[in-house]
Amino acid sequence: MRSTRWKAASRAALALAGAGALAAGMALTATAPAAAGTTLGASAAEKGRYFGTAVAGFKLSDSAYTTILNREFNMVTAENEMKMNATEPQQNQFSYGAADQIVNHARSRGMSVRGHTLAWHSQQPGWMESMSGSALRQAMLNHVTQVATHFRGQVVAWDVVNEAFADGSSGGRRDSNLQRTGNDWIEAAFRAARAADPGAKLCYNDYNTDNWTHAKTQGVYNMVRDFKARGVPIDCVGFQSHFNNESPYVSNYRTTLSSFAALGVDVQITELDIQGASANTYRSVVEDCLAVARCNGITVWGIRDSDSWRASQTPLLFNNNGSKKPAYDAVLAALNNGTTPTDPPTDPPTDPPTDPPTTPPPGSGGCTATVSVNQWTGGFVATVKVTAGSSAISGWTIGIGLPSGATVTNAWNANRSGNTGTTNWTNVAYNGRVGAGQSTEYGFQANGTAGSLSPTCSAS
Ligand code: 9MR
Repeated sequence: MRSTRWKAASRAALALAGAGALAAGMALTATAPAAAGTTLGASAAEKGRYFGTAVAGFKLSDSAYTTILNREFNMVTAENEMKMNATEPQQNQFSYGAADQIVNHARSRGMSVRGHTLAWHSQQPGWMESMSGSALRQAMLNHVTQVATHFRGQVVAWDVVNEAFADGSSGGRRDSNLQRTGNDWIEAAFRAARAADPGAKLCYNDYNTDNWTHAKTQGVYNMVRDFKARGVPIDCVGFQSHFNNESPYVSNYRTTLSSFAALGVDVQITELDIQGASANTYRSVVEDCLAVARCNGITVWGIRDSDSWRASQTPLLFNNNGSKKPAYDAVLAALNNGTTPTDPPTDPPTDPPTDPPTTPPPGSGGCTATVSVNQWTGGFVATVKVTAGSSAISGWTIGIGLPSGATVTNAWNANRSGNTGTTNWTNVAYNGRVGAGQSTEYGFQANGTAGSLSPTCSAS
């Protein structure tokens, strides 16, 4: 289902793109030559992609701004309004007005929305900045769950975690209060986001990850590879692509995009701007994206140069008067010249590789289960850890009695029978085999209050 959402978004944009939209829409699925689009969004849609921009909510009253926004783009990212400090200014008091305004503006005009961002070391509300340890971990997961739930069905993709890797040569994680809660904070955030909005693509997003040879790029690549191998729910990687003299565009960018795509994730260019707005460099970036079937969209970080966080670098496609710059023409031409991908994006198999067949006879050794709960008012996420005893097991069944009023709404990495009272859970194809003393995890989301849960485990 998830792979079709991008096409649906492209088609929706095409449907609003005016004359010729129907004919152009057919080019998404056929090899017929596409008509040249006259706007960034329509041209990208003809190639099965989107073309987006960051939007600042307070500018929606500027008609020069909205004229370009509404004409050119079919994807919108809130520049600041969905960040943690904007959406949860006081703990457990959520504030969605500014973000909702952007979402409504976009969706009522047939544009899609990228969510940015659920968990980040920066732009945290004050109450969160001073937190640490398990209290911070729980607060972060609650934030992810609440915000992703609020926007469920309205955003096609989330930057679940933003900028978690360090600059420089280490290739490791950036130090932050979130990182200090444990290295698994990123995967915990992804799992909570999947539970809250199973229909959204879940992305990791970062900057200075464009150059394939950089340690930071390799660090993120290794994390994504590991997530895919272990079944952590990640669908996409966002490359911010803020190019400037210190961090220039390099020709191995296409290698970066295609290498990540080969891991089985979509790739997206999420915050593009280029110091000086070289038409050639913008053209190269578009061509690189079009060359990678799973590069499904480009977002520029603002509309006019004056809208840019780096306005003095004049890095965008429109000048301060709203006129198209040479870079705009280069981007539009590259979109129109590009070929329709012959290998349309498909969801990769999500099952990680199964263990080698070294499992001993069934039933030898048993298992145990423990459960950890992330409770908020009215609901919770339970993560169940299944641990094999002194021998490997080839399958498991977990029983969990839920208190009255608790109802399971969603689950991952296990088969379920029952959603109230006594619930039984069995392994899925890829996580039944657990080595002696080793563990696997599954989870579920429920309405109500968990209380104390006492899982039983039987092995097969
Ligand atoms: O463009 C955003 C600017 O208005 C904010 O002041 C700034 C605060 O951190 O964030 C800018 O957007 C950033 C984005 O959220 C993440 N990647 C880097 C972007 C530019 O700083």
